Amino acid sequence: MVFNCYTDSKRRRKVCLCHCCVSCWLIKLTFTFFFFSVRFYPGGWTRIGTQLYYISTENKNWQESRKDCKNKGGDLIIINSQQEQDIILGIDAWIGLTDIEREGTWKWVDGTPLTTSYWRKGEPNDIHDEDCAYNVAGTNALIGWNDANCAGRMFWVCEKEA
Ligand SMILES: [Ca+2]
Ligand SMILES: [Ca+2]
Ligand SMILES: [Ca+2]
Repeated sequence: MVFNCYTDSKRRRKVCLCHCCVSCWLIKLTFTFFFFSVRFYPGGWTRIGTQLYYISTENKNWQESRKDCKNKGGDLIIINSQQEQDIILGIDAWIGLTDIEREGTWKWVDGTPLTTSYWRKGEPNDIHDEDCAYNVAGTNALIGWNDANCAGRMFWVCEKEA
């Protein structure tokens, strides 16, 4: 940092301004990236915090989507926080949530039961034998999910540990 000082004649006091040099900006930039912890990885993965996320560029059914995630070393996304729900806010995409084992009992792909949920109003309704959950693109992260028939094709989001 470089300090440029001059005397303010009106206020009769010394004023110092800090000018950021190149190394200073690099420190700022590194800090910003570290603070938000967003980094891009090969294979289309993006790191946010401790996790890596992959958003597909094609459509598949739920099982095929899950298979793709597993082939990539992860699984369909498990929403553990609103921050993770915010990641998928704007996309229609399968998530790792299903009630295929027992109707009405929703479980994440790692076997954990659903505790905090972001269902849309009136969902899950199982209206067309719907056992797989997907996020509906929207602007409110708190009302995002719908249950749909697992054979439907749409984008998906994978997650794995960084
Ligand atoms: Ca997660
Ligand atoms: Ca169901
Ligand atoms: Ca539904």
